[in-house]
Amino acid sequence: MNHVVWSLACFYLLAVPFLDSAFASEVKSSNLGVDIISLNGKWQLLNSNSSVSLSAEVPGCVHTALQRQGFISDPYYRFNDLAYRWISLDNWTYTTSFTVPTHVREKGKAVLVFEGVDTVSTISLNGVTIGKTDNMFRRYDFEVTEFLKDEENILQVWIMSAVTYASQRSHAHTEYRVPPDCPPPVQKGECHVNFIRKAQSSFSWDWGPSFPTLGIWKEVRLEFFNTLRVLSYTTSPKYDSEHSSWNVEVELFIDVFVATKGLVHLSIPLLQSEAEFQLSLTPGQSKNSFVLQINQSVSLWWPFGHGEQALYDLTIDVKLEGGETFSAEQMVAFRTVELVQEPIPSSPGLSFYFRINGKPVFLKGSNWIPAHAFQDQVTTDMITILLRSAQKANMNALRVWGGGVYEQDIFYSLCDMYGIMIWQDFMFACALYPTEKDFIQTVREEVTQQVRRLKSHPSVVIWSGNNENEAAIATDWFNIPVAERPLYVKDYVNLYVENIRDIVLQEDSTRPFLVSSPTNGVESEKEGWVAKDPYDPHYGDTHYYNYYNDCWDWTAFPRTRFASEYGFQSWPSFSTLSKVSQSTDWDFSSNFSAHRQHHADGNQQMLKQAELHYILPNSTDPVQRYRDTIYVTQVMQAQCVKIQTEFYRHSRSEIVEGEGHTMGTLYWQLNDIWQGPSWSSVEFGGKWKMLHYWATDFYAPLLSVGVEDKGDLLIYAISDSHSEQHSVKAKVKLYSWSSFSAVCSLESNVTTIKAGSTLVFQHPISALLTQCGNCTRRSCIAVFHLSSPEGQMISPHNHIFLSSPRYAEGLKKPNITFTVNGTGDAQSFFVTLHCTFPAVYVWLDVDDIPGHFDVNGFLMLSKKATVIFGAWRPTTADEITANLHITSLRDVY
Ligand code: BMA
Repeated sequence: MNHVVWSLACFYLLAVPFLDSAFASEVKSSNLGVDIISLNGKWQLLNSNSSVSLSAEVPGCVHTALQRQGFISDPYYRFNDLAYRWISLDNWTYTTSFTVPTHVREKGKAVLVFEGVDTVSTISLNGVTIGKTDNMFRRYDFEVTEFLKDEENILQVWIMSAVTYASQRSHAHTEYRVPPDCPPPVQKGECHVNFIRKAQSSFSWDWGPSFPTLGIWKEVRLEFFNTLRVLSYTTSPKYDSEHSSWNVEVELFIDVFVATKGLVHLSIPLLQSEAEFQLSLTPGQSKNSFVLQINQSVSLWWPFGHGEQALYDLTIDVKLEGGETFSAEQMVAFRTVELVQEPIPSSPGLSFYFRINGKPVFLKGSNWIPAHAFQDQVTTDMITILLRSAQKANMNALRVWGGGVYEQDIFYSLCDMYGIMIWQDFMFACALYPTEKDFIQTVREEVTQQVRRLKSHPSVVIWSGNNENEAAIATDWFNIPVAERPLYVKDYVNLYVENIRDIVLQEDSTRPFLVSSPTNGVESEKEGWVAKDPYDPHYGDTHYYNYYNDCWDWTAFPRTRFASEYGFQSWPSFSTLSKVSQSTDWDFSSNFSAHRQHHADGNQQMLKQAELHYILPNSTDPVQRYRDTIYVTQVMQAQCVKIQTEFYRHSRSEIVEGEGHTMGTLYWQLNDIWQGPSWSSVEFGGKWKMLHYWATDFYAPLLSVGVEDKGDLLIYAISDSHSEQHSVKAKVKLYSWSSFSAVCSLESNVTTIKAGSTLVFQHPISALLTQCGNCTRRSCIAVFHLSSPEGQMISPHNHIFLSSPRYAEGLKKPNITFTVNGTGDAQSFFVTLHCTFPAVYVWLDVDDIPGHFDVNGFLMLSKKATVIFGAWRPTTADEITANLHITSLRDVY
């Protein structure tokens, strides 16, 4: 055993090293005289009848341990989610042992800290029960001073099956039912997840498997101290409009063993701001607040696309009268956020938009779900790839959806750096919830901890109580008899308003709180927190899904104030699927294809929607047909989400029959939890679907959008920028499917546009076609972009079909060939394409070579085009050549 005593400047900022041996007890002596022994590393793991025994990493979970030790294969492979159900139905015990050097054990107080246990556990030390857990979203601190021994200590964490626990809790709730009981059978999931404070999607979702994990999913450590320890700290910049100046409120949460006094010194060197405060502490846990005045002008933090993300270092130094010191550094950013809900002229209802630093900002983004069913396997790299991908697609916002987890710290730190605004749900989704005392109590602790953990991040711009639970009551998802409804509304108000909202308002005055999504916001509040119609487009945000309607028909979309969810499914690429399937699965009607689909009728919905506009693949080679079908679902998804998003972006400045002023689009969903069909634009593993490529265009800061309205072609110029005005003209060309040269060209007058959308071009399509001579709706396509008055292109190319491509006349197989050439950089390559006829939705897929193209899924209206592939690891032109598949719409039939 190796006892190393380290002296660290600030233990809170350093990663705790991994231990190899269960018996190693390394002590870190940080400042304030707190000694820390990390209990991360290898533990022993045992199932309930001791038939399975193995070693397991902490942090980790049972599934990960079983897989790493070879007891099971990849849980995502084929039907393994069903085959491995036994794991979650069993109870498991984690055991470790450690020693504590005498001089450390002799300290006045010892606390065992679990940063996260998944979920229901009983913890014992040397045979004595020292605590229980029931909430994976909480940190638990147990005092263990009395229970430690000089010799070897045995720590055991008995974890109960989450499925059994949820079922028991639900059966114990006898007065009335708390629906839903079980997920729909197509999800192949477990029941009563609403009775356990655990990722709600872990019992299955309509895009994900049922893996009700068990484990110790975050760090474990012992803390020893004589005087006190710092539990956590927060920093909240606040703007004082009366004095037109900023200050930063710093909170220190301290656990005091022995009364003491000291000094707290705060400083932001870059702003030459500092101050010193007296600290007087009595035993117990306390919150200590200090306000640092900033006497200089600051650079503001802006969402991506609106300015810099200025971040400052704030230093916290604590010096106690006994000489012990503590210091920490925390990032601070200055920005204000308001959620504006006020009357709009000539429209019933209220606005709903975010004002950041006094400017209205249109939120462009998507919804975030857990990046893995086994959260211990989520790496910083995975999060970075996803967030970078979001930013590369010109997103400035993500909603951390309420059926998953509060994300890890690095997620929010990266969002701070990238300028991605976070709409943060609390973790409740698509269900009603119990309100027994212990449930409310554990939720209160969860909410308090999470708000304190996350509130220092400028990226978090709003808290939201739950996902779709107001709508679930209002539109009666669970067939609740009218007479019983008040009971459920009362529980709803109790949980989200009287508890969660109450805590958030106490803990954080720097960002708005919304009770649900979708909601009518202040109108819902007026109606007793459950509005008659939470989907009312005149108020708040909406979620809208319609798979059966033709998605090209924009008149069906609600012209909402804020679209926080909408979307369409697609299948991930063949290379992603082939990792979890075998050749007998590669057919759209295979058992595997049905098994992987967790949304009722999902596979049929995709094909039906696709078939409205595209001819479905008919290759006689089954694998080719499978690949082509995947492609067509991605085409359909990209086109549908494009049309809907563009509709919302141009609705920004419009009020049509009282609806409009749309100020946000968060499509469902950014990422995936496994390799299966879903609404995501990025596959599990990070590969971009066609939708993600298209998002870079439909989320461009300056954009032209084409719409057909009553026979006219309308082109809108859309700008996000409130600082710049642009003089633009729309340049429109018609191309025929049978030739590479434009049939005719038109351009609009020069118009000056500012933030919002402006109609810059209007022309009857029939006149356009006549004018162009050789064109019909079926033989031509309109392409357009914005240019400066001098003719310089200033927005991405866009296009509008004048009839469905399935009826396109003259569209021939394009015979695309390619060559790959290096750029001199092993991570960047030119791919040059040649075609013999114009091609639609040209799609390049390099299977497993990680990276993405600069454009993809594009129209090829010239004989030659060059795109760039940016690899995420070194590769070669040969490797790309060997793996590149090129498909266009005309190639699949
Ligand atoms: C919304 C979400 C999720 C779901 C998605 C697709 O309702 O909140 O619950 O995955 O739709 O059905």
